[in-house]
Amino acid sequence: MTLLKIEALGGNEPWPVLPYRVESAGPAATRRPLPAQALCEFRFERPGADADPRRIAIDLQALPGADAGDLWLSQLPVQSGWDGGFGYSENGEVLMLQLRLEETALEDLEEAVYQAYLRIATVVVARGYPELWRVWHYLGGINQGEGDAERYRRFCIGRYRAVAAGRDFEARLPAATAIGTRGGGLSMIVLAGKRPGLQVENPRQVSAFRYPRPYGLRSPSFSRATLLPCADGPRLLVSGTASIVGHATAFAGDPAAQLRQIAANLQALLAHAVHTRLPGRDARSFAADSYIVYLRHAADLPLVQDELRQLFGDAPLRVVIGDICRRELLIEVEAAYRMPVG
Ligand code: 3EB
Repeated sequence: MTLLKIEALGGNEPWPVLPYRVESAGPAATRRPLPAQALCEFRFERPGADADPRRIAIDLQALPGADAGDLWLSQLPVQSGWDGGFGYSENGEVLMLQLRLEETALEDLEEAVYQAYLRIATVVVARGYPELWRVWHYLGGINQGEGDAERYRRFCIGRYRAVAAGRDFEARLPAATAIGTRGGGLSMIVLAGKRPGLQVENPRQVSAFRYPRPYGLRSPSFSRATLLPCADGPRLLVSGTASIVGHATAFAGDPAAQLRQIAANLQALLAHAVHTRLPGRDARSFAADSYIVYLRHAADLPLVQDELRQLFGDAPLRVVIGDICRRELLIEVEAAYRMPVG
């Protein structure tokens, strides 16, 4: 009964099982060639010399104690390669893309991001995976520049120009993460599929694509989460979630209070996902597959460490040191959840 309802909401074609699973990639020292069934390996470390298009390396410091990376293993045969500057990897159901723009290519940041998003749109369509489910952006010096000249705001202008051209674009925005790195340049990673994911917004937060003018000339073009109504149970891919209530930053200067607000925002999001997309289900049956916690200052870790465990239990959790797109935000959490078949 519930499955039928999910299928009706997800389109006419029933969804297959999610065609990959995510495992710990192990410590960097054990690096060896990726297995044939690897869709990608997603690590927080300096990029190595390996030209395997499935290796995604983001130059952010991951705190010791957790693995620095994930290995995405495909249940279907994987094809990968380089195509016009993109690393791609696909298995007939999903496509991972990565694109790296060095700082020299970002002189006109708005234009560079605009062009990058247009190229992404072309590649996902050409390869047969036209639906963006989730996008990660790692941008050097994300908070550099004042007011509307801040790099994050300029990034948002370029992204908006590219996506706003599409009809009904606000209903089709992917979940996203946008985090600052110490080095320069921009890394973009895209997870795309053949079927549209179901957008979920957060009733506690103004949709990012409706943030008012004070936060920048153009609003950030992303959704709070993407729900995938897979045959082996729904998956919820949750965007980077910060201590934002309405559109305002809550608890500026207090990372522990921001973390508690984030946990409350995530709970509200899960409840809303059930309410809008999974009628008859219970939000408590969502289980976390993983969390990534982005912390602006490594020195704040002692202030949040105990609460991380209390709030997120023993789900795989990784703390990564990175900048968040508003200067007053000290911490942000992205997550992936699953629910059993109804
Ligand atoms: C926020 O809620 C916090 O611009 O792609 C989180 C996730 C944030 C994604 C993005 C920004 C982005 O506004 C910042």
